[in-house]
Amino acid sequence: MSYDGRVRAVLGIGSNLGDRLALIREAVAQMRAVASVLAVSPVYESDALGPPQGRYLNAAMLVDTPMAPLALLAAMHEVERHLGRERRERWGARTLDLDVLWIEGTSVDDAALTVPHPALRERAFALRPLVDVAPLAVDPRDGQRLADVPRDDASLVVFGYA
Ligand code: A4P
Ligand code: MG
Repeated sequence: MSYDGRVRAVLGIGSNLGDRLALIREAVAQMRAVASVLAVSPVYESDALGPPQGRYLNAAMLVDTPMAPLALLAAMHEVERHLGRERRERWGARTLDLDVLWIEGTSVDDAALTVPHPALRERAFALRPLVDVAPLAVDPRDGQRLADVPRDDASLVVFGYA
């Protein structure tokens, strides 16, 4: 958490069902009601990781909020619910998935929340948009700059803008 008690965080957005770009835009709009959205990345398309399913769109937004991390997660779940996400199989297709990818200066190890997101470093579809909106972000656990983590940008194509 930053010195002023506010939380700066990068949230990942994913969608592979329905009108994916409209859902991502709507998720950003709804998050603006609960946090200051400082930046939004381009929207990238990539093959699904996990069980066979449609291609995903992913983006990230940098937010600034007075909410504690678990309150922020609860607000994100509320947006997912509004936008019709059905929780079925793990890693399965979803209209909208919101993840906390990174929080400035803080790691979280809670039963309900792990930050940085455990798979962040292995997933170009999360890492690339994070670096777009927070190019100087470092991993709070080891100080590594996330822009320097190798990633497979060739797996991504720019699909549009939120
Ligand atoms: N949770 C713990 N840490 C976090 C965090 N940092 N951010 C808990 C958000 N949630 C976190 O999540 C299950 C529980 O994780 C939550 O209740 C929360 O308390 P979920 O969103 O209900 O389940 P999920 O998303 O199906 O599972 P999981 O393991 O989070 O899946 P992922 O890692 O999100 O992967 N391929 C492409 N190309 N693009 C994608 O975006 N996404 C997935 C889903 C698979 N393949 C993909 C993509
Ligand atoms: Mg998730």
